[in-house]
Amino acid sequence: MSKTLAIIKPDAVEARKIGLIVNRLEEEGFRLLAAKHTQLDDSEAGEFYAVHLERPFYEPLKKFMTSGPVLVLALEREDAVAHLRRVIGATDPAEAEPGTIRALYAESKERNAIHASDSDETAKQEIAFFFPALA
Ligand code: FUP
Repeated sequence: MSKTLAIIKPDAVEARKIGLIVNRLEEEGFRLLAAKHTQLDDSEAGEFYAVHLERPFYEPLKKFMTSGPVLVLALEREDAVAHLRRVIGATDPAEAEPGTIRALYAESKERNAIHASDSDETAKQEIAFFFPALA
C-alpha cells in the first residue's frame, strides 16, 4: 500500500463536483485516510507550489488556488501515486484521456479541478504539509 495527496480545487468545489470526484476515487479503490475542507492563503498556496516559483503562471495559480475552498485528501491504495495520476488525466483537460477526472470536470489547464502528487517523494512532503499527524 502507498499514499498520495489530492486536492479538489476551487473550480470543482464551486461546480459542486466534490461528491462525484470522491465517489470516483473510492470506486478506483482508494481509501480516504484524512480530509480537510479549507481555503488556502497566499503563503500556503505559494509554499505548496514553490516548485513553480519561476513560472509565469505562478501568481495566477496562487490566485486561483486561494479563490475559494478546496478539499484536501490523503489517500491510500496499491500504487497510489501512479494510479491517481492516471485517473486525473493530463494537466490540460483538452489533452486528458476521456473519462479521466480532468476530462470530465476541468475547465482549462489553469482551472483543472484536481491536484495529485507526482511522485512518492512529493506525496510524502505534501501529506506532511497538510496532515503532519500522518507523516
Ligand atoms: P499537474 O502535476 O498535472 O498538476 O501539472 P503541473 O505540476 O505542471 O502544474 C501545476 C499546476 O499549475 C496545474 F495544475 C495548473 C497550473 N499550470 C498553469 O496554470 N499553466 C501551465 O501552463 C501549467 C500549469
